[in-house]
Amino acid sequence: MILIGRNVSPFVRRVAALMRLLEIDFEQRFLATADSIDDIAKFNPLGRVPSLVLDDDEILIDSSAIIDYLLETKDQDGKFLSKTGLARRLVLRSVAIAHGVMEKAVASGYEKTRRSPEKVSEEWLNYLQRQIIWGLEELERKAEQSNEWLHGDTLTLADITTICAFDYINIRHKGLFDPNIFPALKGISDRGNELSAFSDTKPSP
Ligand SMILES: N[C@@H](CCC(=O)N[C@@H](CS)C(=O)NCC(=O)O)C(=O)O
Repeated sequence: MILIGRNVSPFVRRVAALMRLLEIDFEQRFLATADSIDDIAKFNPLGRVPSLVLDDDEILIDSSAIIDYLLETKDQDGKFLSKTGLARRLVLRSVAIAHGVMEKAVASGYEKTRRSPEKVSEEWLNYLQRQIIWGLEELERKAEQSNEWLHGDTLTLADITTICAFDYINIRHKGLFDPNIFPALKGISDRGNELSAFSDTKPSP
């Protein structure tokens, strides 16, 4: 399989981390949307990452659809996401919040880097940043109530997505907040980054 995109994208990194945790052999093409849009568009007509090229050349796009495939085919016991029931719904709720935090953080990055300075809306940026903080506050409450990981003592897709969102903001949006104001999330990120699935995919500052 070939994963398209760089791990600086939190969406790409959550796929890369899950593939490592599932012990899947894969190649990664580190293409950046900023300078390789034509190459990226060969895999996704919208010119977005991640895409995953399967061994029979089928191409999957969007991290959620890729993860759905990986879990269906390689996580039959539901280790990272229960197959049914309340446990599944609760993990998916945390995943949706962490994925939303990623979307808002990426959007705020684009507002600052892809628009001419006089068109940047401080009001819109503040709104996006408030949404990021609301999402992290909710995940922090969840982490405080739980044991080692967000949903008990085993790492799930909720932790994978949260670690990638939290690290992305700390690396690419330094100064948005002091990570120590989210001690429980920082603990989960630190614990996750002791695993090679996260340390090997962590983008450099
Ligand atoms: N919903 C998508 C979001 C992917 C996404 O926004 N990727 C960014 C990179 S971090 C991208 O490709 N941006 C280029 C664009 O949207 O034009 C997913 O979960 O995979």
